[in-house]
Amino acid sequence: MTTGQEAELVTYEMRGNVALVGLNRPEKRNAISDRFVEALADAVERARREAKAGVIFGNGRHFCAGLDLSEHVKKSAFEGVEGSRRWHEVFGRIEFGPIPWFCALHGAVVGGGLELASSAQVRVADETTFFALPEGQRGIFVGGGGSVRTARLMGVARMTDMMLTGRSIDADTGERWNLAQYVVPAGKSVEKALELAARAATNAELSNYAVINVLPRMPEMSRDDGLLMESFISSFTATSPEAEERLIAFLEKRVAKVAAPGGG
Ligand code: 1HE
Repeated sequence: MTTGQEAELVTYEMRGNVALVGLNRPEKRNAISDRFVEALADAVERARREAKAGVIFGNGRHFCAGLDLSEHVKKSAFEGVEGSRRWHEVFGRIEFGPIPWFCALHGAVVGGGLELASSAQVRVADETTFFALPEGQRGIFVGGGGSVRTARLMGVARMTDMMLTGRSIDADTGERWNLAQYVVPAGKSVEKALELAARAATNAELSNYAVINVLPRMPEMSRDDGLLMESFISSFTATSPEAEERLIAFLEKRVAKVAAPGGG
């Protein structure tokens, strides 16, 4: 099944209550054109309506080669600003919404592809994954939120190095630098991301909403404001009917305990 008017660029299917969204322009390494952004926007909106979690992956040998450079050559400065702002809107719908997003990475996760991945809550890289920010070499700058989101993940010094020198980093380094939370064997990132998404989809919706929308905003608050906010969110979630039912289920030993790592 595919999304509306841009059927060929982004695939969409439901796996249980998880939306599986596939970047589907493999002949151009899933480079993000204007139409591609709109197809992604449609898929994200649909998932927000009907899914409890989402997975984004890339068809072909790479996750995403970033901005479609062929389209960008012809743009005026103002069109460039508008395009960048549209990326911000669409990626912002992934970053701050009702459902968590899991990006399954492989091959190139480059430029705007890394900016897209940075807007998801969880990134699963396979061993073939490599990250790069070749904007400096192309004479441009990040425009899909990377200077905010990606810099927050890996830190300004590392991002500066990558942008100035054109450095590529592998999956393990990416994990150490916070660009991925998981590294799995080659070809396994979609499976792992689906497994994690299915697990997150069983959480209370309000808890997921708070994790997605409150946690990333905390560093911008003062310590006191953050702690006060935490108390309100904590009480608001804990007094929801869903929480009550879940707390009682645990006390009555009807649900699983916390498992030690490795399931022991
Ligand atoms: C593209 C793009 C693209 C591939 N825009 N057409 N991004 C970059 O600077 C990355 C540029 N791409 C690459 O370095 C490589 O393509 C890859 C390492 C990602 C993959 O290499 P490979 O050998 O598998 O593929 P390829 O042969 O380089 O590319 C296949 C085709 O895709 C080829 O077109 P063809 O007509 O010759 O078959 C490429 O031209 C095309 N292609 N990447 C357009 N990006 C909001 S600001 C964000 C700023 C950025 O994202 S800057 C980073 C841009």
